[in-house]
Amino acid sequence: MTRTICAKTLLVGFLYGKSAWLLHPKTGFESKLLRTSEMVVIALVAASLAAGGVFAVVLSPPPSPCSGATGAIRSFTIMVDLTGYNGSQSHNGSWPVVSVQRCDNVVFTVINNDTQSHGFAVTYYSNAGLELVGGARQTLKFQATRTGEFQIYCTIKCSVHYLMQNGLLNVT
Ligand SMILES: [Cu+2]
Repeated sequence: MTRTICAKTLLVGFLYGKSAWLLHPKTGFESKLLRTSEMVVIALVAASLAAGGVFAVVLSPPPSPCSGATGAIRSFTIMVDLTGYNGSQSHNGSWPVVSVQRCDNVVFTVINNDTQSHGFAVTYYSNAGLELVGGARQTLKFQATRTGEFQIYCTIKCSVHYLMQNGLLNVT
């Protein structure tokens, strides 16, 4: 019996509390609602910031595999004339062939001994490459961050273009 009364008292108390809120919407109820919506906004902002952080991590490029590594400087001279790159006309297969270690700093010094323009490009590392007018001398520098075989080729349609399509850079 005592238990029943207690339960009834609690129920009445609960209902009274509820109706009190509903009867006075501009006091306790609304302020409670506002606080709740503020909490929701804060939670959404926090969530979007966290999501933004995740996206930033996903979208930013991975750190260079050579970051912190000081590779050796590897310099090569390429003479360009009517015999191709370093006389590639008289070589079967790839020529010139250049081999470096990954993370080496590669420096090509390209000298155009011809009167017409020639290009000098390296797949992946410098697809645009150099453009050298007759008599010009330019350097192409990059760090060999990726291993593999990369074509060295001319990008300018010249009279000996076919002699300048088969250079090779090996990065191991
Ligand atoms: Cu060419």
